[in-house]
Amino acid sequence: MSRFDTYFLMKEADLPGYIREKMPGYFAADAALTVKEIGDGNLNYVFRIIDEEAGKSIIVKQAGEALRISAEMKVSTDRNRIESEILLLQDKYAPGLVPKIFRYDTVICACIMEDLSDHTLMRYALMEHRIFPKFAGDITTYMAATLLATTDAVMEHKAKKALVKSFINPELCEITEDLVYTEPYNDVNKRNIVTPENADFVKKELYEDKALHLEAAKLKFDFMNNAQALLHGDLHTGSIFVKEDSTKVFDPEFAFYGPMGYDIGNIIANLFFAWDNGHAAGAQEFCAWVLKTAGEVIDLFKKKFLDYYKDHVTDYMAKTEGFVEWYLAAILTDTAACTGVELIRRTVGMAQVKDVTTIPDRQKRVLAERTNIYCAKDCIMNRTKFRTGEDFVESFKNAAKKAGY
Ligand code: SR1
Ligand code: MG
Repeated sequence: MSRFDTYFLMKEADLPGYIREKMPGYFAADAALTVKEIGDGNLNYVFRIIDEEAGKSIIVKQAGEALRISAEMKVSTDRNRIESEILLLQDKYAPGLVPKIFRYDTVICACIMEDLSDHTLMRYALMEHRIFPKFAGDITTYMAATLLATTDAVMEHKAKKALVKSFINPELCEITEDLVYTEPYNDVNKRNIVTPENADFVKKELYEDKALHLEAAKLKFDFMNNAQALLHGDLHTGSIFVKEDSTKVFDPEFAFYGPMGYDIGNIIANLFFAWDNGHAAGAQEFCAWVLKTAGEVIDLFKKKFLDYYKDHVTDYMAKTEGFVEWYLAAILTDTAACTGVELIRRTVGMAQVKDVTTIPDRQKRVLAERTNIYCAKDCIMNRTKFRTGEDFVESFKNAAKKAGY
C-alpha cells in the first residue's frame, strides 16, 4: 500500500515521494530535489521537480476536481487520461512537436512528462513581441498530420470510431459549448466580463444581433455533431511552448472528435490577439510578422493538407474526383467561423487573454476589443468566402481600420 493508491490533490511536499515511487531511478537516491508549482492555466496543477546538482528535471501535471479558475466549476479528472493518451498518439503522427509523456497515473490523475523549461510559453513570448520564424511551418505540420490522420478519409473506420469513443469528453466539451458558443452572445450565466467603455458596443454588436445569434447557434451544433477529426480542442498560444528552433504543443485536455476548423481557427484568433498587444506597444515589425504568419498558417495548412491527403487517403469514396477540394473548402469555412467565435469569446467571455487585458492604455484596449469583434463578425457571417491566408489577414486589417485602431 502506498499513499498514492488513493486520489488526493498533491502539494509541493508530496512530489519527491511521488516521483521516486512512479519513476524509480530517474533521480539518484540521494539527490536533493526541489519542487515548484508552476501551473499557469485555468484548470490544473503543474509541478517542476529539479535536481539542481545533476541538472535534471521533470514535470508532473495533476488534474484537480475543481478548476483553478473557479472553485465552483467541477470537471472530471479523466481529462488527465485524455491528455496523456492524445499526446502519446500525436507523438506518432507529429514527432518532435509534442512533449514526451513518460507515464500517466489514472489514480492520482497525473501525467509525468518532459520538462520544456528551455522553451517559453508562446503567449508570453508574443507579449514580449518576439518573432518565431519556424512557427507557421511547425504548427501546420502538426495540424495537417494530427488532424487528417484521425479522419475517416485516412483512418480505418472502426479504428476511428474506437477513438471517438475513447475521447468522448463531455464535461470539457460542455465548457466550450457554454463559454465559446453560448454565453458571449447573451451573457445567460452572468459571467461575461465586458470592458465598461465597450458595454454599449457589445450590447449592439453581440447581444442584440439576431442574425449573428442564428449563425452562432448553427456553429455550436456543428461543434457538437461534426466528429471529423481528433482535435487538440484548446489550441491557443497558452497551449504552445516555443523557442527559436522548436515548437511543442501541449495541454490537449479538451481533446475530442470535432471539426478541424476549431483548432486552426484558434491559432489564427490567438495570433490576432498578439497583434492587438503589439500594435498597442508600437511594435510594427512584430505586428507585420504576426499577420504574415497568420496568412502562412492558412496557406501552408492547405498545401500540407493536400499533400498528406494524396499520400494517405484510404477511403474509396474519398478518392472521388473533386471530393478533397469540397472537403478542404468546408474546413476553411469552419476555420473562419471558429476564428470568429474565439475572437469574440476571449473578448467578452469569462476566460480572456492577457495579450488584450494587459494593454496598458485604456483607449487602445477598447479599440483592440472592437477590432476583434468586427473581425469576428466578418469571419462568422461571411465564412464561406474565406479561402486563403490573405482573406483572413484582410478581414483583420479591415476590422482594425473600422474600429479606428
Ligand atoms: C473554465 S476553463 C476556461 C478556459 O480555459 C481553457 O484553457 C479553455 O480555453 C477554457 O475555455
Ligand atoms: Mg489549457
